[in-house]
Amino acid sequence: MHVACTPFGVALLFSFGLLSACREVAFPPVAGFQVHTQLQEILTSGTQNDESVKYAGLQTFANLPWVHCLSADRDIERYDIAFLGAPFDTGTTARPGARFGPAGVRWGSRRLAPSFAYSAYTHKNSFLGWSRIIDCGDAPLTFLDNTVALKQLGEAHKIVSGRTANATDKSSVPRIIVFGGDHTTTLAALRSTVDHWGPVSVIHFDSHLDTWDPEVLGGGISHYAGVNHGTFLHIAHEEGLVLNSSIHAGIRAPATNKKYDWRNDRRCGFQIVTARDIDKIGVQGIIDKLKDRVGGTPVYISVDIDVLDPAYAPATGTAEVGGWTTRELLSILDGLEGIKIVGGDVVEVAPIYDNPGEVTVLAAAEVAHSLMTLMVETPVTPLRDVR
Ligand SMILES: [Mn+2]
Repeated sequence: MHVACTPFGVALLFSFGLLSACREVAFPPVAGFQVHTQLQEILTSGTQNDESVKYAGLQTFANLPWVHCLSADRDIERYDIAFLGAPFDTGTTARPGARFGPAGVRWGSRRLAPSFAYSAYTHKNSFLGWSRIIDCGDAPLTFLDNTVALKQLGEAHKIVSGRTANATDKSSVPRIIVFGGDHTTTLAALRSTVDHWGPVSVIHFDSHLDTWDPEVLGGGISHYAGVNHGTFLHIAHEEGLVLNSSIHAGIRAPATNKKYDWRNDRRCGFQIVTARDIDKIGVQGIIDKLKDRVGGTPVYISVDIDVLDPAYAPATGTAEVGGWTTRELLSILDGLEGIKIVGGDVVEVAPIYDNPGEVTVLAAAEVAHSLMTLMVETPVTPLRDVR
């Protein structure tokens, strides 16, 4: 209490004609009643996070509930869409750091919450639709052996997608959105989607081809070295995981030679939309190209955050200037509504290179939100029923 409001102070102020200066001020300056009810709500609701204070508490994607998807227990909470982290970056050819990507994307998503997510464009809230959406945390991956790490990730995919979904009238198989991790992690995801949906068309947002022949990228030193973040789509093609109706979007990085890389890319089943195509055909033109290419096939959407210009996403391993803006990318992704997306990822986020405004992780979180919305909009029936 301020000295002026003590009995002695009041007498002193009164004698100087200054009594009006004495107010009843609560300290700390928050009404006790509000604090009490808010605390009570958090304590009694049993939730980990208070959604009105979205930056507090343990961070899941968009403040979603965490479920121990990798538990040995068969009888856990059911879900339809699961976020899964793949903290792995020992398949990179340039700057490492994407092993911290999953934590970065979750941190970038902290402003999102199911209770505050009605789109300004569609007025829909994809968190509150038919699907139960949860965060599984990260797959435990070794940083010492890439072969073992990819096997561990494959096993995690098998467990997470092998459970019976919640809304079985829509689809019996849950779908997964991965936070990379470097782009090698997509190989494990494609090995998993083939089990449930067969080979997929890949819509690959990236500044690089990533279909490089392991003999070209990796130098043919060893089979082990040939499996990396620039060759995984070549390997996925060899393993029969990818349909010949796949397409890249946002390509602008150079190839290692005049013809071979481009020819090899076509052989792997891909067409190319370059970054500068947007100047000629616009956002809608790009959406039309991507949709025409994949048609009614099952689709995996992989978003390497380096598809964005480094002005919008500096925090990545292999940045290439001259890319798309965050708004352009989000408009293109949202424009893909209606395609049969069976899996997706946002990869190559290396938070250590982000700027103080956290532009990269904010963009990556919104990309994941868009992928999730596409999944909610279009349920996809698996080849086989796992029930
Ligand atoms: Mn890539």
